[in-house]
Order: sequence, then C-alpha cells, then structure tokens
Amino acid sequence: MDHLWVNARLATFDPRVSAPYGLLEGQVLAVEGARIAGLFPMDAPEVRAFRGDVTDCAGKVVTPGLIDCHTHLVWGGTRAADWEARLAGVSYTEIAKRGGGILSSVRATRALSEAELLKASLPRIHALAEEGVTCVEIKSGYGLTLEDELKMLRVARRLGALAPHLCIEVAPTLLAAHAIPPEFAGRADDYVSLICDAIIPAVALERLAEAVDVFCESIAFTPVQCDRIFTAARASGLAVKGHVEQLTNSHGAELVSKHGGWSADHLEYLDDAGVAAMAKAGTVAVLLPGAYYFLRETQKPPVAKLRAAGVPLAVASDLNPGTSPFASLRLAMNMACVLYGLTPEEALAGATREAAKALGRAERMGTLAVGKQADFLLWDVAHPAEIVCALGTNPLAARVVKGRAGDA
Ligand code: DI6
Ligand code: FE
Repeated sequence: MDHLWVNARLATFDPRVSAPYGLLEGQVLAVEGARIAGLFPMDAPEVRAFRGDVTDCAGKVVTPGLIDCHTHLVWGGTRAADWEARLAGVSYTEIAKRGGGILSSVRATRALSEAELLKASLPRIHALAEEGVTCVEIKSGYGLTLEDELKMLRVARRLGALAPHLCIEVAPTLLAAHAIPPEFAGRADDYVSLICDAIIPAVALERLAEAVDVFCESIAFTPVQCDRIFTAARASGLAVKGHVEQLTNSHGAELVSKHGGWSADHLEYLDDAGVAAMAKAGTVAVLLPGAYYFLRETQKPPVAKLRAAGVPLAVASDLNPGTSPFASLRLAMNMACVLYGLTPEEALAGATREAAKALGRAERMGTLAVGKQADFLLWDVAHPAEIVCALGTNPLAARVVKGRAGDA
C-alpha cells in the first residue's frame, strides 16, 4: 500500500455489500500503484501502522469512476437544423430517408482531417471527464468508408492517449454498420461485404476497436445483414454489441444474445423473447434515455421485465449529434430515473458496475473492491443520490485514475 484515502464514505457498488449503494461508512481506501489494495475501517491495525501518503476525504462520498459505455462523441458538423425540423414535426425516420440525419453527419465528418476531428471532439470528452467519467466508449460510424472509419477510430485512440492531464480510458467500437452510405444506395449487401471483408479485418489488424456494433433497424441494417457482420467480427476476435429495437422491433437483441454480445442498447421496442434471450446470454441492457427524450419517444424499454429477469441495466449518454446531443452522463442517469423509473442507486450502478460489464471490463473496473483499478471519485454530497439529482452544479471534488489524483 502506498496511499491511504481516509475518512471516506465508500459507495462501493460491490454486490457483496448489502447496504444501498454498497455503502461502507468511515472507511479507508488503500491504493498500491494503480490498484485498490484494501478497504479498511478507520481503526484497523493496517491503517495505524501505515507510514506513507494519506489524504483525508473529510467524510466525502467516494464512488467508482463513472463509465459512459455508449457514445458517438467523434463527429464533424452540427445537426441543429435537424433538431429544428424534428421540433416542427418531421420524424427522425423521415429526416433519415431524405438523406439528413446520420448521413448529414457522415458528410461533415468525411470533410474533416484527423486533426480537425480531434479538435472538434475534445470539448465533449473534457465535459464528460469533468463530471467524473474515467472510461468512455467511443464508436465510429460517421465515416462509412474504410479510410474514414479508420480515421474516426484513430481519433478515438488519440483521445484516450491524452493522459495524464485528461486521464480517461477509451474503449473504441467499430460502427461501420450505422447507415448505408450514399454510394451504396440500393446495394446494402455490397456495403455489408465491404464491412466484413475489408473494414473489420483492417480494424482488427491495427487493434483500433475492441467491439463491433450495428444499427439493426428498419431504416438501417436487417438482422440477416447484422448476423453476417457479427460472424465476421467474432472471426476477427472482436466482441459484438448492437443498437437494437430503438424505433421498431427487429429481434436484434436476440441476435446480439445469440452471438454472446456484451450489450444490446436502446431497447424501447424489446419484447418478451428479447428479454429472455438477453437474460440467458448474460447480455447487458444499455439504456439510453437521452435519445428517448430528444426523439420525444413514448415507448419505454421494458425496465421492470428486464429487472425481473435479472438482466444487468447500464445507463449511458449516447452522446451524438442527432438524437442525444449532450455531454453529460449525470443528466443521462437523471433521465433514467425520471423517465424510465430506475432508482438513483440503479442509475449509478448502471454508470459504474453494469457499464463495466457492457465494455467487457467487469474484472478491472466498476466497483470499489480489492484488486480493481484505482479509479474513483470524491463527491461533495451528503447522499449518493445527489450525484444524480443535483444537476447544474458539479459536486465532484476530486478524481483519481489508476491511483493518481488529478483536479476535479
Ligand atoms: N441510434 C442512435 O440513437 C444514434 N445512432 C443510432 O443508431 C443516433 C446517431 C445519429 O442520429 O447521428
Ligand atoms: Fe447510439
């Protein structure tokens, strides 16, 4: 042990701790290098005998670092005009069919160099970090050519290498199957072949992504096409996940589960068979209430059924230029409570422990427990639920990543 964080109220989110939030009062968090080495009561002999660095948490609530397990935070351009059109009554689907929506972000993203794209993305990742995000998933999907998808993933990788001053881990995901690019209009299967035969192998070779995502939807890719993509992903050693049942039910969650996917995301139109398949496969449900809110959707994901079936519930921002244009995981957690009926404890678990599962990082992150990476946050709050409800101010007092403290 080389550093003790004393006088802490540890919201561990460790399922072995039965108190709400896994809360342990009056604790010492011991760090050795980049790992959590122990959790002790204040009067433990290990604490009394310790002669190294000590930080007094002064009774602050300490949580695991927040994990935003679903974002599209690298993009060019703006979709403000799309938003105006949607507010005036034009649907997301209609805008997409007119060549707007995702394809308008594709045009703007293709036009930017890697350096310009990095510059455009920096304020977004900074905003997430400032409110406590220590690990963020970033998808490609606004390039839709081999070169432009690789460009987006290289930007994601560079954003993750901005440590030590930013200190955020990036989990990159290939989402080449986000929309059918204009040059493949009417030839979607040919584009799927390009994804399977060229883009996935290139990304795997350069280790530019950990997982492959798809938009399985009436306005995007069919389950048969997504099945081909998942098969290619797994053959290249990549994990799979999917945007499924967001606007309609295509049985995408069953497909993701069949491939042992990390997560099925959105899920507004999920049916009972989808819930059962996810429960059986251990696939995480990633709830994205920001997109539900911005699309003024009225169909909610079947949260009660997912909970009853024991499907892990994660919460993410879905930060993207179209359907969820805000860089705040705290706001997404708040929406998960107000709009979807999660408890604040479930929302926080969804942005820590369950989000880690959705990124294949459950062994290393997501709870305060011995052996986990020492990513944790000190919050100036009297109750953990304040992290989720007290929006507009930032109660984050300190941020520790891999054992190293930075400014909040
Ligand atoms: N569903 C979403 O909510 C995002 N992608 C997706 O497949 C939206 C992306 C966008 O509109 O730019
Ligand atoms: Fe998304």
